[in-house]
Amino acid sequence: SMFRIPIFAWSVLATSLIALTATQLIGLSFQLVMFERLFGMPFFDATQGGNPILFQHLFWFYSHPAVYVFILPGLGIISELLPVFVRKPLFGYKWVAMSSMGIALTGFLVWGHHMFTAGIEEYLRVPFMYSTLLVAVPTGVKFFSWVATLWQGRIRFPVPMLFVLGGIVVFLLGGLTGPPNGTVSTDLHLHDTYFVVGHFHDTMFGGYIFPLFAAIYYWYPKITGRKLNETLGKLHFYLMTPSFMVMTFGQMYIGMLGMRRRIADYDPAQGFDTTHLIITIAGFMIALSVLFLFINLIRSAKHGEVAEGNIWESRSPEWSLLPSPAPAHNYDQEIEVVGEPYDYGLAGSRYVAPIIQPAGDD
Ligand SMILES: [Cu+2]
Repeated sequence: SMFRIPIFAWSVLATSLIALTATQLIGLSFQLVMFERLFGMPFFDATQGGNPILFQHLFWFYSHPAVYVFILPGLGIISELLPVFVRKPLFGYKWVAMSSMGIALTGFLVWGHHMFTAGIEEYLRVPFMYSTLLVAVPTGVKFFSWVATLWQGRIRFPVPMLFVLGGIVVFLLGGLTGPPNGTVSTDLHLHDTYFVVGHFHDTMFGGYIFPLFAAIYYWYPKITGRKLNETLGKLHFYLMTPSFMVMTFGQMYIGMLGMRRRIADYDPAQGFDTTHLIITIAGFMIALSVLFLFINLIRSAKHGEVAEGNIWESRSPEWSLLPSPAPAHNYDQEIEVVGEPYDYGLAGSRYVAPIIQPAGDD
């Protein structure tokens, strides 16, 4: 049944709905720009009767959901890996599945929060503020699920789990710094400042980059048959995470003091120089930490510890039924779902099993 598929698959389903719908709008707006530039049809040129705000509407109707195209699969990876390393069922599977659909849906109702200062009609601001704050509901469902899953678990801390936990914390920071941008009164001050830059980095790293790294460390052995080096992985994590915190806190700090974004230089009299220098150093430290990952990816392909069997003791089919690396045609026998996907700790229960063919029946 649909409520027994891996939770990651639900997040990909929600993502696909966005990709199939919202993405058309950015294609359409590019076409309109093309018609304007090449064929003299002034959709957006105010001097010829067009409306430049229309482009912002089209752009953000796509570009807010586009953020969810990144983070929904990332949040799905968090929900997918967490039970494996906590050795407990994922709390509230159906709610988590529905929250992905809920986030995808509400993502279509909020684009105006990017345009509070763009000169849209004033009566449009408050509805967009409320719809924006509504996003916190399905996202909050995910957080409650993660916390309840962690609660009283027998938690293990290999590198993928470090990135899962890092992702949860950083995404929480991204979530908490969102409402000030979505609320009209505070956004009028924060709009187009480095506060938004810091908030968005938290959202993208917590919802996408940390889970992506978790997934790489988790599934690399399934692809190559060899594990990534744990020490290099920990170096990557423990260098990247504090650097990242310093970087985004610095961005939000000077943003609140009035540092504008999207400008090449700024007045030294504003006193942001030192913080900017720290932000830049932290940014390069993140790049350095990712270098450890690339070294690890290349080195471990040849010299990594051989990954034999179900190294994470996962219930999912690719780990419980297949050797690593996965054979060319994956499963040589049909498999069927015989239990719940995340019943970790329930003795004798299985999620998937090969279908046993009756003897002599071809
Ligand atoms: Cu948005």
